[in-house]
Amino acid sequence: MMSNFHSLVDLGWQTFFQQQLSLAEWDEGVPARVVDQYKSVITVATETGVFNIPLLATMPEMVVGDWLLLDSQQHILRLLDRKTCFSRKAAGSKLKRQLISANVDTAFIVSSMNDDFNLNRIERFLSLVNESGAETVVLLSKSDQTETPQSFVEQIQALDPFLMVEAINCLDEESVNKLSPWIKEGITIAVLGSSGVGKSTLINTLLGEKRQGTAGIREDDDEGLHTTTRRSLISLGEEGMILDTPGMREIQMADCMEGIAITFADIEAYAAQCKFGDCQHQAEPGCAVQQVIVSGDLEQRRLNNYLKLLREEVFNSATLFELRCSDKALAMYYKHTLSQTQKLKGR
Ligand SMILES: Nc1nc2c(ncn2[C@@H]2O[C@H](COP(=O)(O)OP(=O)(O)O)[C@@H](O)[C@H]2O)c(=O)[nH]1
Ligand SMILES: [Mg+2]
Ligand SMILES: [Zn+2]
Repeated sequence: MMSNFHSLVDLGWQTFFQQQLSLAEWDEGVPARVVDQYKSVITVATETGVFNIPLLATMPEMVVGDWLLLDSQQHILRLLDRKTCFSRKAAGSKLKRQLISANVDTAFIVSSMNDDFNLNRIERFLSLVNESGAETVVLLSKSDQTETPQSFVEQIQALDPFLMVEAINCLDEESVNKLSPWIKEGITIAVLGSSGVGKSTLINTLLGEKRQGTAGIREDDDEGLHTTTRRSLISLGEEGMILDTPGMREIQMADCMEGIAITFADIEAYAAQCKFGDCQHQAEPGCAVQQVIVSGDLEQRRLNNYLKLLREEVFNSATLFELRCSDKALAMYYKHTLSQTQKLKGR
């Protein structure tokens, strides 16, 4: 997998993490980055090697990208505070929040310039990234398959004129070189987007080798024809770290209020002018949002998507809140049962 020797900076170490260590910890502890995770085993990279650590139920939840402090026996001393964190509502389950990655500096949101191009989905990813605190670059892939890449670029710029956007062909090294302003020493990048948009292809081109399984390549393992199924952090040598992710089409918002507010700052600014504080921006009198819809300065699609993401956020966060409460009740129940069992054993 990863070659054995990396400087801490190559692994993405930054002042933010350094500042969390006492002098004694810096002397004796070993900083380690979580680069892979499979079931209850994590793979970490340190300055001197890459190895696996089994996770115990008592340890805090860890995710790819996390920084840990280990002792000389490779035991985990502690998990360092995260600079940024991506999470989502776990797919399929109504009740769980799932960490996606930690300590990502820049997120590439990839979308292909074909029938799959979908502004709603891009806004959804933007909300997630804005919530995390990472910087965003929108990558429009498959530039070789459209006559009019500029029309796609313009649609992104219409969302937010300050948004960074690049049209690329993931298969072409020269085209991918356009990303060099963001790919640099000490920086961790995550590549997000639906399945099939070219995330793994992009990483392979950056690496100059076919490392990540891509659609169309049959990988030599039991899983047969497959694409990216895990999140793993890959070293680009002295050009930072990059995280491939499986496609996340059904990504659901939860605990993402701030991210939605940043992504739709234009709508929120108009909404502040509405006559009623609880305006739903439908047909209320004095609705400033409807006014800009009518004047053509705001797309109905964007308003609908904003309202949809908000509803989802409120619904999912309420469910998560209830879960946290019931988690506590469950934990108390187990504790009680355990102590009863021990009492019985003691007899
Ligand atoms: N023509 C063209 N094909 C691409 C491009 N990016 C990816 N592909 C192809 O699209 C398919 C899916 O790519 P993959 O990297 O597996 O997508 P992922 O699911 O996002 O990781 C593969 O057959 C790639 O060769 C591109 O920019 N141009
Ligand atoms: Mg992939
Ligand atoms: Zn309104």
